[in-house]
Amino acid sequence: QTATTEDDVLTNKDAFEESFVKHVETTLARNMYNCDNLAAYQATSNTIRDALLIDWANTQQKQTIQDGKRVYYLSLEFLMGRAMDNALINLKSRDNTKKSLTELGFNLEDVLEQEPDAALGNGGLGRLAACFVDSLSSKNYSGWGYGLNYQYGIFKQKIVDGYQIETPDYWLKYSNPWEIMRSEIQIPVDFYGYVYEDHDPNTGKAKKIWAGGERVLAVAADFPIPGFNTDNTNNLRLWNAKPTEEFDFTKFNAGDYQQSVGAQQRAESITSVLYPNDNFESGKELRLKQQYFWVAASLHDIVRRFKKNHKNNWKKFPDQIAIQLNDTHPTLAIVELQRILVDLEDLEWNEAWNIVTKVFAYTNHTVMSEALEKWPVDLLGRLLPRHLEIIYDINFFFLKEVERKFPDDRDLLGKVSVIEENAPKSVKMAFLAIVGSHKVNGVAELHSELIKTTIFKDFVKVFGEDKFTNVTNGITPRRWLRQANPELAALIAEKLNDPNYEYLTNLGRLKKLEEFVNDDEFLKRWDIVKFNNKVRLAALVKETTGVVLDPTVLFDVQVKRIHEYKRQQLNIFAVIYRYLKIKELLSQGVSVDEIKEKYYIPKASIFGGKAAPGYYMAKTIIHLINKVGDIVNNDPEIGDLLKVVFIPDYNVSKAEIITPGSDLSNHISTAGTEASGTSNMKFALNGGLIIGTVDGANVEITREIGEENIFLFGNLAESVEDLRHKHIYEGVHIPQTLAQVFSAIESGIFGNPDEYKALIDGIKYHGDYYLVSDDFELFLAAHVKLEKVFGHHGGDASDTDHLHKWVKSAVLSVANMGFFSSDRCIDEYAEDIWNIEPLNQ
Ligand code: 26Y
Repeated sequence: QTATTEDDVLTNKDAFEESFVKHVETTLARNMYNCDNLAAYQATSNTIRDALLIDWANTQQKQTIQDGKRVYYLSLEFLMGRAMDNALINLKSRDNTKKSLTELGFNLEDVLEQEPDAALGNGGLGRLAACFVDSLSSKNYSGWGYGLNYQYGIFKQKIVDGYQIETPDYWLKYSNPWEIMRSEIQIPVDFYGYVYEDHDPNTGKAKKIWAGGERVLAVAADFPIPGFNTDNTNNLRLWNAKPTEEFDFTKFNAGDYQQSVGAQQRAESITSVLYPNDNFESGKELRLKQQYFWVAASLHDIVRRFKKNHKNNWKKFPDQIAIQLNDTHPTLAIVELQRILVDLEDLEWNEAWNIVTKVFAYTNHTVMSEALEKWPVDLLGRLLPRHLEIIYDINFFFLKEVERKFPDDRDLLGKVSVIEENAPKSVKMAFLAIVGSHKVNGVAELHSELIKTTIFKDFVKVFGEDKFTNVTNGITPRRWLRQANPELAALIAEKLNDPNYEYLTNLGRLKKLEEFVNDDEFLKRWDIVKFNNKVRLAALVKETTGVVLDPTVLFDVQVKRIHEYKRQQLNIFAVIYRYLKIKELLSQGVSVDEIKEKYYIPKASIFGGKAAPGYYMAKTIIHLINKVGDIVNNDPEIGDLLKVVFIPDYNVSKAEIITPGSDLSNHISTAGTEASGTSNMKFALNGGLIIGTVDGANVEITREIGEENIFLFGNLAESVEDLRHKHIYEGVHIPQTLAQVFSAIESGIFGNPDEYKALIDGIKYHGDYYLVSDDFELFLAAHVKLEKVFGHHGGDASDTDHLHKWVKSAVLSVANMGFFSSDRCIDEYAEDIWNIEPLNQ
């Protein structure tokens, strides 16, 4: 058999091997005798890529011919993780590749490990964008992502002496086979300069001209996004900043060659690094430059493509194009499109604005004030003088309209103004995004209600309820079930009688699993899968921390960005409390077996997550977790009763191992602070149970899976304001249990207590903003309850009690998680916000 089409490499061993060898010898200029795992990864990915590019070209051609509406998803973050396994799964080529590689003397799993994560995001928001592009392709939509091709993704985290150390993530050390450089697509982007008025020579009308002072080129890099079970392959276009060829001759002639070259080189700094802040705004000029660079390049690309087919028929623009703003980071796109239409294409202001507001929609991901972007007008006016004028005009016309509608409400104007008058005078990007969009959505029901009643309530009054909507987040089951948990995915496929895994694009079919909840054989198999995944997780823990975990104990996991509102501190305080109690029991002569039987089941607390480099409190929490681990894990009396580990450098590929290996995961944010959460969905889909607060998507997860299958605790969002108020006026009440924990920390058993002073004082004396004191004992009580359900024989398939309670709950959870597929989520956006339909295949 010989290879006839590029597609053969996906399904035919000979074709694969032929292409593999060709890539080793030509692309890599090596030979088969010195081909290591890295070279094997490169040759394999190039082989798969060749096939992918065919689908991609066909898709783009088909989409162009059909000339339907397309959505553009603008996100400053795409937390993609690795591409190869996902491509193999979506292209149905995993078996063939595995077999072929084995014949060539390689092991697929080892080869996959060679790929660096594309870690171009911080956390939830970036990973959501990655799940969305997967769903857009898998559900046959025409949808592109636009972002930045950072040379350095989120930093790599090392733990040294219990402290977080950040090191750069230079992920492009070897060429990236998944990226197609489009050197011919170069878009000039201007900054600085000044604005002057001129007259149109034809009409005599006054016209604003922006003479930019600094020019940078945006060069496209394309990443094909394969869909599952479809040829539809969308595009993710990430921009690189490059210097223009123009040279500053005045400087050159003045003899300052070095400086002239230096300025050119600085152009590249725009896309050099991802800002490592999650839910925290820092107001840096370079960040604003990144934002404008990216939206300007993307919009000019979109407009250019539109004009190719539709010339200047601007009325058609909103029928052809929808643009979704992933948080406020791309809000300048609204201003840029207005500028293009008015200044460059000569449309009347109102006609242009009408088009703009039909095209854009805005997703909000947070209610916390420290994460809401505000740009000082001086900074904005210096970097983008014309844009600042347009923002003022947008605000002026908007306020005029508000005044007309609500002539008696003088206060309202001040409340909804896009400009904050306080020093420093600044532009409120969320307000601008609302004014320039036709829809605004939150990411879970509770969150979408909260934005309507708190931060955006005045806009509900102005625009009416209908502009504000909810689209509950979702996750892609291709990566987060099939790829991360192949054993569970296979067991489910078998029970659903679905050898082609069609349930992965019809996740509601999981419901059928309910039929098997009373089948002991099935429950045992399910439990063995979980056990195997715990073994895999224990191996990762051993490799990264040196700590050996017993896979039969309860694996109690909290992995996510470290943030006070996510309350890793609540979790570690409870772990400390548990340690103190165990020590007390041991000192009273209670035996280890008796402790396990009557008091505390054996468990391992597993943490992971990055702190923003400048976030002192988050770094303190990381340090405390590590120090507690040092003490507990090395306490000879404790044994397997308790282990505490911090897995360094939590990222997407580690999440793929950690998620399936958890029995219990923590989603314990202060009520009303976590917009949605998406890892809660990942854990529940992988047969882990949740301990959580009534916050974000936990609410809807509970509704779907049943409250008997989740461990909820804590004060509700509606009480938070009163409690905070009470803390300030009556002082914080620290319960006895928590006081013991604080005393232990202050005694110095976890190292110098000064290091934890800010953390503890924040609770005791500075108002306990995140309500740790209020929820601590409720958290402990939830643990007592859930540990009874788990029993002390997790993973021992002969423990029928564990099977009939815990494992049954896990199955019922998975059976009812279909709603949380990002496919459902994308369908809702398509129908309610973008007004697009899937393509005919
Ligand atoms: C202003 C800027 C520095 C900034 C950068 C990153 C602001 C916010 C962020 C990231 C926010 C984020 O990741 N939010 C999370 O979005 C998820 C997807 O909707 C939610 O599930 C999660 O609750 C929310 O915290």
